Amino acid sequence: MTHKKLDGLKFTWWAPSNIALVKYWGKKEGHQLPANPSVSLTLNESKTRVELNVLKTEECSQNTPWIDLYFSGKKMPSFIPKIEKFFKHASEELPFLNDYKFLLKTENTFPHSAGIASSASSMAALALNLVELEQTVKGHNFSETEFWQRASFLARMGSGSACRSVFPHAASWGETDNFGSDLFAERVECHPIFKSMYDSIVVVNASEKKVSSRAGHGLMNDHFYGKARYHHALTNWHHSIEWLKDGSWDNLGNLVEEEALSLHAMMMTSRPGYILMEPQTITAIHLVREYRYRTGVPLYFTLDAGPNLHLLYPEEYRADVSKFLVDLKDQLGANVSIIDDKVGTGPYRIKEKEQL
Ligand code: 2P0
Repeated sequence: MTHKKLDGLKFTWWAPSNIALVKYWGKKEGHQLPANPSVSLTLNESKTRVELNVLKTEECSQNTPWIDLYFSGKKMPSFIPKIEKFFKHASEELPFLNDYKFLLKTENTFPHSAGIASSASSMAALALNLVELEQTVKGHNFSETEFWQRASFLARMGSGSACRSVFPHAASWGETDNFGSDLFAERVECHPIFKSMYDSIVVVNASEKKVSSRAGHGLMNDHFYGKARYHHALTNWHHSIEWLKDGSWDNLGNLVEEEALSLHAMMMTSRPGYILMEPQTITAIHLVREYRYRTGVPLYFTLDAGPNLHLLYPEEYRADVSKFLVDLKDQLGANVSIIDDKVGTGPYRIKEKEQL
């Protein structure tokens, strides 16, 4: 151990989840490299706090695990393998991780498996803590740009979509002919209409998914429509960057719905194929479109890899949409809940004196 001693250090970051407008679905060879570029909006309320404690060497026996984890105050061994896998990859970049043991304390502001990407928020928060540790080891701070890029790079190793969660408002990840990298995401310039956009998340089923995203990505290898999908996503990426900039929400909203259904079409037509949408998902899609056609309110849906809907709309329609959401809930049934979120400004650090 030749580096500065990290014993007893503690960092805490909150990081939000994000919702993809253009979807990442399928990987290139390598570790967590996207087969196509994606674009997302950063959420505000749906976020994860990760406190990273470097254990003091004298506190660790041989039996102390490399990673120990508490989620909402309870030991959560089922979360550890994914984090250990992440640390293993991250330690190729940050070899000092092998010299210590770590205790993580985490909590979400939203129910686990509510259709909100908790791997995105948790891996982003964890990555930010690791960048702080790296700065301590190196004995100097990264520049502002380097810091966020490094956090995004490390977050990607934990979960692809997490690399987009470290930026305010909107982010893009993936190499294109004129922008971006597969290794980390970047902030995307966007019109003010998107900075205050709402996302009401309609939770029709909060149970664990039948097919994990990791497995879903894998099924894109040798997918009959794989090449066409990646070409389609790249075209949509170009449009989305342009429309994010100029504020063309109707154009972008239609594209976002097309992306959501394309994602699920890929799942349905993979081998084996599978369906994550539920009857209530389809009912909600019809109701959203019928409402939009009838009223002109620019309310558009998107889907993550699950049955729950994200309903996106500009702030000025908040009152109208709130009334629609009450009706929607009535029609979908008592087991449906709605989580109100909006676009946010990205992660933040909790200073030592403010820690719980
Ligand atoms: C996305 N999703 O762009 C897409 C759309 C879900 C649907 O990225 O294997 O948890 O950890 O890189 O990021 C979910 O997959 O997968 C996802 P890994 P991840 O947000």
